[in-house]
Amino acid sequence: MRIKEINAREILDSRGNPTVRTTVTLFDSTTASASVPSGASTGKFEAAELRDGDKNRYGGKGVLKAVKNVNEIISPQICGCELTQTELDSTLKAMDGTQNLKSLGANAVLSVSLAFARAEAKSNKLSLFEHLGKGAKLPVPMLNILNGGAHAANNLDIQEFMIMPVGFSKFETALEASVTVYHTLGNLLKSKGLASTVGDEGGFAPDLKDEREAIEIILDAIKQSGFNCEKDFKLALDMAASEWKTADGYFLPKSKRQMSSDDLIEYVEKLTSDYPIISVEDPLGEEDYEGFKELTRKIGDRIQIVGDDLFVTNKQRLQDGISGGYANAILIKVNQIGTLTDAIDTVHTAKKSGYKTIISHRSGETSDTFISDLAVALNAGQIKTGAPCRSERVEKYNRLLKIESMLAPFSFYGDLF
Ligand code: 2PG
Ligand code: MG
Repeated sequence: MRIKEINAREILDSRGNPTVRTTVTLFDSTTASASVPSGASTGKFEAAELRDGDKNRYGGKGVLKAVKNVNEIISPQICGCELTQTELDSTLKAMDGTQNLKSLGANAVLSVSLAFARAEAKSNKLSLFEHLGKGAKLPVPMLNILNGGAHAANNLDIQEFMIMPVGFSKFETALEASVTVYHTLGNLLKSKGLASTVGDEGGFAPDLKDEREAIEIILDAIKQSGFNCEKDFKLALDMAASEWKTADGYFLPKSKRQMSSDDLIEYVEKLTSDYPIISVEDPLGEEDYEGFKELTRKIGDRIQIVGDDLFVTNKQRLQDGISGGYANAILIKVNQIGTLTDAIDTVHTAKKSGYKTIISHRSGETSDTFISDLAVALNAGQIKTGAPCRSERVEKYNRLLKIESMLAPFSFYGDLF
């Protein structure tokens, strides 16, 4: 496809922080845009998001430099060129010249990469998911219905308490059941005099005694909604433990608990044997390779151990994990790696090694629904995109509903676990 114009702008994300939105126009006049998300609990090895650092604008979080890099560096060099997605992405990486895209900014690069994919799909008169891959199955959603950690101002150290509707034959009914549980949970919290305000990803964010109370109240909500906690729903956690790392172990800042790597392993073992938890993300710090290895050895045969900060969607880090036995699943966030081609490549590498894959949003999002199409296109199996609340999360679920209506019946991964 020949690119005619590339235009970036600064817009706001769901936290009111600036981010990049880029529009690509092709020579056949097709035009399409994409917006870039942004994390709060970011991994040390992620591609670099370029922020202006000018404290007089958005507390230093402006992205005018990244926008300028698109409009004044990327655009003049790319416009007029006839490129495939792979060629575009490798050209963008070569133009940047650094390992982590810190020169142009991963936010600048990714916005062009995603907008181009959308423009190509449109120009070929294909839906984005049809254009991105051969997949045709709707992912099981991981709905983060109770928020903690860096995503909420409450007293829970664990970042995400998620429900997974695993016992349904359609995405639509799985989503409907999940929404019922979400609303029941809200009412339960209210009836106990607890806060039903929400965190960054739309999950409720009450102060509770501890994580066990959080899990138990979710299990109550599932039961009160008329569902079974084994057959219909399973639970998943994102501990985001890199946030707790100290020089000599872990410190959980809200409950003020000091833990060693071994303590955390024991704690996760206990939680996953006491409750119907099927998946645990980042149970240890991003460089605690031995800890990951030990936990996977102990419970990896029955629990999905997901590397997020551990792998940062980076193929090399994933390959190290595969050979070292660090985990058995990977979270995929396109902005952790900066180009669509690299993110897809990492998914293929994971699948080839029998790793489960989860396409994920960031805690700072926009209304862009690219990841919904990506999850279907790659037959990822799972998607993590928050609670069924806050438009930037709900839009992704709505897009999946639309895609399901376009596909043949029985195209939902209801039997993944
Ligand atoms: C995570 C994500 C998304 P953030 O840790 O998995 O839920 O959070 O975008 O803040 O890194
Ligand atoms: Mg995570």
